[in-house]
Amino acid sequence: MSEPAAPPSTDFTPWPAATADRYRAAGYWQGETFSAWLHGLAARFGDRVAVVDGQRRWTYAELDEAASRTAGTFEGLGVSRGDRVVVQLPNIGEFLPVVLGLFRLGALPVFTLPSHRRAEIGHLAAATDAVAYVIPGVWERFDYHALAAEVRAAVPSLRLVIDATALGQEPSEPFDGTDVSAGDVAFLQLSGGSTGLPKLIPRTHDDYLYSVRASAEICRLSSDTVYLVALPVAHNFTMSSPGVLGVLHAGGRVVMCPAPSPAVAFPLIAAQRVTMTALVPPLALVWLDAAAGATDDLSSLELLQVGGARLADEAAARVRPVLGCALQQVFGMAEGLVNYTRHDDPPELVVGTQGRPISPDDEIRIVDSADVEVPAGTVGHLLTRGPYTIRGYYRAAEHNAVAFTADGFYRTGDLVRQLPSGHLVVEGRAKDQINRGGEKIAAEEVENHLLAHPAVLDASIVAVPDPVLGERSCAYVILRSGAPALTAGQVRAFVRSRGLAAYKVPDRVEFVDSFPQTAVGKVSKARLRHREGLS
Ligand code: OOB
Repeated sequence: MSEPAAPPSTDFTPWPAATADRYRAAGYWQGETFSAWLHGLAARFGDRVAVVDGQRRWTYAELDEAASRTAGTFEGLGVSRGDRVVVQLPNIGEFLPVVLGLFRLGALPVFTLPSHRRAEIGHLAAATDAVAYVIPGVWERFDYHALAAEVRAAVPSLRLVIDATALGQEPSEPFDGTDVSAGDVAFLQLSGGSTGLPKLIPRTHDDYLYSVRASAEICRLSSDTVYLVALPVAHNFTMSSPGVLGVLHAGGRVVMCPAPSPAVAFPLIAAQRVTMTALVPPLALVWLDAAAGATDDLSSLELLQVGGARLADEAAARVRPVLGCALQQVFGMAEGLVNYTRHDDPPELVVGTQGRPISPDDEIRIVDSADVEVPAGTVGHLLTRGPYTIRGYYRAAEHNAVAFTADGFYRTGDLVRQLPSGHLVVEGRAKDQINRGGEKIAAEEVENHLLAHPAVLDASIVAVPDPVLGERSCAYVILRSGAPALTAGQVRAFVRSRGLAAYKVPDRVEFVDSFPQTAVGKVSKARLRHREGLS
C-alpha cells in the first residue's frame, strides 16, 4: 500500500513557479541566505563598528562571530533547523546576534513586541509550536521571566526560556549551517491584523533580502550612515525599511535607542552623530515640539523617515524647518509592499503623499468593493502583489481565502488613490482595525476579550480621532439585562487582566443599549464612529 499523500502545507504559500523564475531572472532574488549575507558583510566591513548599545560595540566581524556562537548555543540546547523561536527583545545590542544566529541555524524567529503579554505571546507560541522563547530578563521594570513562566505552563511545546542578556557567557561551539536555502522561510513577522487572533507572516531569505537591498539603495545609505533604532527593533519598518538590516547592508552603524523620547534620543543623536532615524507620526510630533527648545546638537541628522500611520501634511511640512533634515514618508506593511517618497521628489510629493513602491514589479490594483478597478486617481481598495509580498499567512488557509484574491493579490485593507507619478495617498482604511499611532489593534481581538466578561452581552470597538495619536480606541459595550452595573475602569481592568498588551486596552468605554445596524443587520461601525457627542 502506498503512503497517503501529505496534506499541502499551510505554513508557507509559495509564489507560482513561473513568477519565482521571473523574480530570479530580474535579479530580485539572488539565492543568498542571511547567513551568507552576514559573512559577506564581515569580509567587506570587518573592523568597522556595526552596532552600538550604550558603551558596548560589535564590529561586523564580531557580529558574524557572535551569530555563529548563538547558533551554536541554540543547537547545543536542541533547537534545530525549522524550529520556531519566539523572540521578545527591546532595542538592545543582543537582538542582532540572537536573530542572525537563528537565521544561521535555520530556526525561525517569531517576532513580537516588548509590550506583548500573556495573551499575545501565549497565542504566538502555541500557533507556531515554538520550542524556545528569548526574553530580555527585566526591562522597563517588567519581569519577562515571570511572563515566560506563565506562557511555558500553558504551551507544552515550549521547552526553553532563554535570557538574551545571559547568552554568550558560556562557551559554545560555533555553528555555521550550510543547509539553509534562500527560498526557505527565514522568520515569522506579526501582522497588524483585523481578525480575532494575530496572524503570522512568513518571509523568505530571498524576498526579504531583496527588500533590504533595494531599500538601502532608495534611501541612499552608505558606510557613513548612522541609524538610530528608536522604534521597536523587531517591527518591519525598523528592521528593513531600510532599517537595521539595510544599514548593515551598506556597512553603516546601528545605534540602539532604549526609548524614543527626546530626552533619551536627542543626546544619543548628538553623541553618536546619528544621520537618520525612523518614527511613527505621534513621535514625530513630539520630536518637532521638543526640538525647538533642545540644547542637544541635532545637526548630524540628515533624514527623518515617518511611517506606520498617516502623517498630517501640516506636520510633514514642519520637519525640514524645525529639525533641519529631509523627510521621507514610508507606507509599508509587514506582509510586504513598502512605499517611499524619494530624495529627488518635489516637496509637494514628499509632504503630501506616502510614497511609491520599491520595485518596478510591485503590482498595484486599486478597486471598488466588487474588485473592479476604479478610474485612475480615485480612491479605492489597495491590492498588491510582487517580489517581496507574501502569498499567504502562516497556517491560515481559511483566512488566506479572503485576505488574498484568487490570483494572489494581497488585500491590504487600505483605501488609497494613486497620482500619475505612481505615488500613493492613503485616504483611509476598510479593515476593522484601529491604528493607534502606528500600533495596530484588531477590533475583533479585543471584542472577543470583552465578550468573555460575564456581564457583557455585546461589544464593538471603533477608532475615534485623537490629536496626538491620530486614533484612539473606543469600546461600546451592551451589558446583560439584570447584570450588575460596570464602570469603564472595571472594563479596562478586565481587558488588562486577560493578559493583553497595554496599547490594546480600550482608551475609552461607553455603555449603550444597542448598536446601529447596517441594512443587512450587521453592526455599523461607520455609524458608531459618528455617534453624537464624540469628538
Ligand atoms: C507598517 O507595517 P504594519 O504591518 O505594522 O502595518 C501596516 C499598515 C498598512 O496597511 C496601513 O494601514 C498602515 O499600517 N500604514 C500607514 C502608513 N504606513 C503604514 N497608513 C498611512 N500612512 C502610512 N505612511 O506600519 C510599516 C511597515 C514597513 C514600513 C513602514 C510601516
